[in-house]
Amino acid sequence: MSAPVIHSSHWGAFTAQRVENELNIIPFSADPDPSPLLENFTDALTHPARVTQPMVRRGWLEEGPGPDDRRGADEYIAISWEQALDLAAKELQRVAELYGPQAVFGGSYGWSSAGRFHHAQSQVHRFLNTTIGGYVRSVWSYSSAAASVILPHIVAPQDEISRRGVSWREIAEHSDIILAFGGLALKNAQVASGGMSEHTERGYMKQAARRGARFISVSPLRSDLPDAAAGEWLPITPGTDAALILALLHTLYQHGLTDEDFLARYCTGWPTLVRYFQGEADGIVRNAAWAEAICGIPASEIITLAQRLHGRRVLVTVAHALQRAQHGEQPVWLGLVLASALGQPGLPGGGYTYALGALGHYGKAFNRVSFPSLPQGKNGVEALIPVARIADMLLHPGEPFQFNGVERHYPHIRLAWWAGGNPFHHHQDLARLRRAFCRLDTLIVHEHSLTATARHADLILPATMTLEREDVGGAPTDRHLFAMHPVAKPHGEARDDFAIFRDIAARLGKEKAFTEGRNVREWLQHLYQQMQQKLAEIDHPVPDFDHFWQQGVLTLPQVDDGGRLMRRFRADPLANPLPTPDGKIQIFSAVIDRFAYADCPGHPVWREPDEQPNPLHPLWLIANQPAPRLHSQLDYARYSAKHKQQGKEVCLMHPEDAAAREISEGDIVMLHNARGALLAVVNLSVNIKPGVVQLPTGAWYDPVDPKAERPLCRHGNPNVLTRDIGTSSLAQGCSGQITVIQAARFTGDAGPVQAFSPLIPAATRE
Ligand SMILES: Nc1nc2c(c(=O)[nH]1)N[C@H]1C(S)=C(S)[C@@H](COP(=O)(O)OP(=O)(O)OC[C@H]3O[C@@H](n4cnc5c(=O)[nH]c(N)nc54)[C@H](O)[C@@H]3O)O[C@H]1N2
Ligand SMILES: Nc1nc2c(c(=O)[nH]1)N[C@H]1C(S)=C(S)[C@@H](COP(=O)(O)OP(=O)(O)OC[C@H]3O[C@@H](n4cnc5c(=O)[nH]c(N)nc54)[C@H](O)[C@@H]3O)O[C@H]1N2
Ligand SMILES: [Mo]
Repeated sequence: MSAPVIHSSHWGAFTAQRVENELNIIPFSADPDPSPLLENFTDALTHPARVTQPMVRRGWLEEGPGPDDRRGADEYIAISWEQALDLAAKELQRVAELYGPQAVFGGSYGWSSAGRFHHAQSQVHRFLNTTIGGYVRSVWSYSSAAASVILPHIVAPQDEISRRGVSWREIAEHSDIILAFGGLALKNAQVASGGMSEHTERGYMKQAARRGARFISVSPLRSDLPDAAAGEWLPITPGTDAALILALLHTLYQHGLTDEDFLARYCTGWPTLVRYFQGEADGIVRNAAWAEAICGIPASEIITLAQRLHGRRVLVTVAHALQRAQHGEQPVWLGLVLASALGQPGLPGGGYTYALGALGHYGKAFNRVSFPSLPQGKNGVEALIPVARIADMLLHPGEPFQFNGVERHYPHIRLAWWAGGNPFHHHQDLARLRRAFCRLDTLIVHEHSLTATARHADLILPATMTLEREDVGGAPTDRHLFAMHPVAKPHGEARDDFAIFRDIAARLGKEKAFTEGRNVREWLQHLYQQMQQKLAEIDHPVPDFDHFWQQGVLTLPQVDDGGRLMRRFRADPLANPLPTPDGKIQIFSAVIDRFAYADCPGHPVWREPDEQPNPLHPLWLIANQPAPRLHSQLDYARYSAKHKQQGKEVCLMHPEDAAAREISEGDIVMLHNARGALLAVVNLSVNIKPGVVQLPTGAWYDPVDPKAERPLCRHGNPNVLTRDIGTSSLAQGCSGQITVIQAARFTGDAGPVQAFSPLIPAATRE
């Protein structure tokens, strides 16, 4: 038994103690509502799905770098670290010399693990900047690309609206109605990138509900609103919130319930939108009856809801999920317009906040000084892609694409380097993604576990888990800073991402540039001292590093200025304008209008997604965030495994939809569409809207035939089904949240799930 040490993760801080191959985990004592996800650490360390040694793909080793259709279906050969590092360095040098850093993709999207220094994506960026002068990057996130692009045009940067928007404390004290499009699932709020030592959402919801605040969740799933909120469920057809909000606006307007003073003083373009929802140009009146036919909510309920909103302190929030779909920009925009039409922005507990509860960061206080991140150096490459356009880039080098008003061209990538992300988790249309990765000369992946992405790599480099190294854990919205002490030795031959990059940099003659002469402990001290210095400047002395390291936790001073931007704007819009072209909320945006995008015009609109339920694929699939894990992380571990049935992911279906297909509770079902198919175990529930099936993301991709045009994943990864298109020409965001499918009972034999099996090398290279 090892001595207990303190540690931190994206889903909470804890004390860990090693008992043989398992960990005892005790949640951080100050956490009022610790996350059950912590259980995933108990049996992860030595699981057979860990990567134990460097490996090279046979085809790549024998035939050299180049496009290769065998990726995802090839054998591996075990090699020594010396060989692996030599191969990686030689290949990076080859590509940089022949094609330059603009042929290297270093976007490396992914959540990685908590810990400021070892944050894998930062390590990749720093490594490529300091060794070859840069890389092609990706911008924005799978989480929130559509909102991140549109919010600065229409109101303010996303962080200002989500992280520094209306706070939970304010909601508990002031809101009358919290109208949540996409709900406020507590399963989501338990996670925050960098760490989250105090889970307070449940407490705030209870407090608000006790005071009489009403939570209304508009969502296809009842479970998106937790019991703590004691609220109401308004079931809606996926992808149709924009139509519902237009009808709410129309109803408010018809009944004279809009706050015309607010709209005139603080907003631009309301008359344009009025003309649109009244159908002046096209004769389509966007009223409650019109919306009923689209979103499945009876017109009478839409009208009642509009009337209830009037005259109350209303907070409107729109979940990330809604904008992870074609035309995802629209509900984000319309949520803001609805709050404005009610005259609420800038009032305590009222107005608009984007994605409240989607992450533990939102609606919280801020550290006055945060722990610095690893400096990434200077990227000399101009080329970039919107993050979710990775397959488009690899399949269409040189071709033009639109993005936020600019025409750009996809670069021709030869080498992609990934650490801390799992594209075969996060990307859509996995068969297409495989074809795209097959175009590369080389794919290098650092992983601690044998994800599908690792199994497509040419070089797999085994990385440590945070539990096996030292780091500092913290997030700008978490007042606790943690000394993350190692609890175990690295598994097998795993090395820290930093050490891997250091040794490759050394082979390229760039070790000093990459490390600045510091080892890990010296980097932690160096970064800590920068924070200490800044804290001293605001008269908040903290102990020196050694003392912090020993005591394990440090409490940082915070400011609670949530909602400040809107409060000041409301108080005096001329003195405190918003960062928009005319300083007002943009109900019409002249800038977006000038881009002349048919799929995202100058005012918000309802656009029907071009993939709709049809006779072949009559059901909507919701592929949302998984409750028992973070994305695909530790999918093999105990807490995640407990939530599978017959070793497969579980999908939820309405009993009517099941009966129509002779499907019963606990059956294995095949969900399929034109792109692929998957197997999952079905559970039946009346808490899902009929016509909708829900299957969370994160089951590791396990194709029966990896090279199939339409692969069958026997484990239940919904991204074999989702469509790989941008949200619109404006944001080009991920649109993987919803797609259309058919479901059928499966009685065949697809063999056992192999996703977590160890990768047995075919040979060892001498
Ligand atoms: N269909 C559909 N798809 C979606 C979504 C959806 O709603 N629907 N949601 C999207 C969203 S919001 C997101 S954010 C993405 C998430 O996509 P990702 O962030 O790519 O998912 P993770 O599973 O967190 O991947 C992190 C990987 O890093 C590895 N890792 C952890 N720590 C380390 C480390 O220290 N070093 C190295 N080298 N590796 C490490 C983990 O083992 C894991 O494989 O998925 C997106 N995909
Ligand atoms: N446990 C856990 N928590 C997480 C994560 C995780 O992987 N696991 N991931 C984190 C990350 S990176 C992110 S970005 C956030 C994501 O935050 P979100 O994207 O908001 O989370 P989701 O669970 O994908 O979606 C929330 C709910 O929206 C509903 N929904 C889907 N489509 C529609 C629609 O068209 N209209 C309406 N009204 N509702 C719809 C679904 O029922 C779904 O449950 O979650 C974070 N929290
Ligand atoms: Mo995300």
